[in-house]
Amino acid sequence: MTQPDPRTDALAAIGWREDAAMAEALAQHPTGRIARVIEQHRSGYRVSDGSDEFAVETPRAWLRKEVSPDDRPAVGDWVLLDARKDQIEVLLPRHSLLKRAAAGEHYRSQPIAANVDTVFVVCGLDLDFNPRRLERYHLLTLGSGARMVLLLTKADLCPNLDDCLAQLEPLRLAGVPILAVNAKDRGTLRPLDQWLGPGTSSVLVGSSGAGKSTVTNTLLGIEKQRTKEVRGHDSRGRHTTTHRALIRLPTGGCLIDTPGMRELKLSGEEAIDAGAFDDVSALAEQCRFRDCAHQREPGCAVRAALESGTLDPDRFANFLKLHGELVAAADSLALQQARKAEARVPGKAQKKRLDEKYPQR
Ligand SMILES: Nc1nc2c(ncn2[C@@H]2O[C@H](COP(=O)(O)OP(=O)(O)OP(=O)(O)O)[C@@H](O)[C@H]2O)c(=O)[nH]1
Ligand SMILES: [Mg+2]
Ligand SMILES: [Zn+2]
Repeated sequence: MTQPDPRTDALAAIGWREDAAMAEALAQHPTGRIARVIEQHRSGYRVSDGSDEFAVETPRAWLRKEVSPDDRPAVGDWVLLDARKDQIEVLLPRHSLLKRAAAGEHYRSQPIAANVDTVFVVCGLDLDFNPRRLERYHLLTLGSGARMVLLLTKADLCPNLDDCLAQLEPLRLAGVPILAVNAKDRGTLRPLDQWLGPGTSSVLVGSSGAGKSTVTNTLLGIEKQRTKEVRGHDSRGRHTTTHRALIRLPTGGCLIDTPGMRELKLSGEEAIDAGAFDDVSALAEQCRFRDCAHQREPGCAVRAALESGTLDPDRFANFLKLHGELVAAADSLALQQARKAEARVPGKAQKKRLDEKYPQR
């Protein structure tokens, strides 16, 4: 049994939990000062060491294009600082990382939150409600190492809650806890407490206007985060929260509030068979032909389920869409990695260019 590192004494209140990988990393850096990233701005980071909160810089080398965004600190990360506590020197090992691909043509990972146990996907029961988007969140979360809990807000404004819940039955059957709440009412948020106890870390994600900051404020008991009404005609929010921030809750846990996300692009590292569509995979296994494309093949269990109404055609269409996106993203990632590997061998990339220009006969 190894002794706990005395540097970690003050960190319990900001969610510290040590595993073997972390203990090993700490042993390698016996003098670094431990802190947690609590805010991420365009200009830099704020961290907490358990007693103080302050701004720090990252080494310039980490900002280079070749450094993967996954290797830079995200909110929730544990880092080691230099002796003067003004620069991050080491990124400590993570037990989870929620990420998506950044908007744009090229696949570039964009970490959202690190070291969280629970991802609360927040969705309004107004015009924000969209089961297909929630399936996408589910796929993304399954690869993160954290559990997903679905938080349906604005239940107080929803005239057809049962109908909405019925559309989410496959998600519930896949093991996602689903709660319908009024984000302004602490009583309806009470079931969340089971995931918000001391030592836990969670993140709120969802569209702008879904109610993430309202949930944060209600859990805190004060209006710390700014909130703003949504547009009447389409329930869209106004991107009120502008940076990710980790907040300590009275329940003892840490909660990360994030800006609303417009687009949820898959990173290419998710797995379509990781559990988000087990109902579809189970049906496909019953098809007569192993390579059934679920088009016109005889004995197709997927088509039978679609025709009998046990499989929602919109869910199946979304499965095909996400599967296609994943294949494209994974291809693009593989190509990028191959290019990087090529660039690391001096002369090889140049030789390839010459070979292309002057093909040998
Ligand atoms: N009636 C009702 N209003 C809610 C509920 N949840 C959120 N709202 C309202 O919805 C609006 C948007 O809420 P915010 O908390 O600002 O949304 P957000 O998800 O933080 O949005 P961004 O910061 O832009 O990403 C506010 O006017 C809230 O008061 C709810 O459960 N019931
Ligand atoms: Mg907000
Ligand atoms: Zn089939």
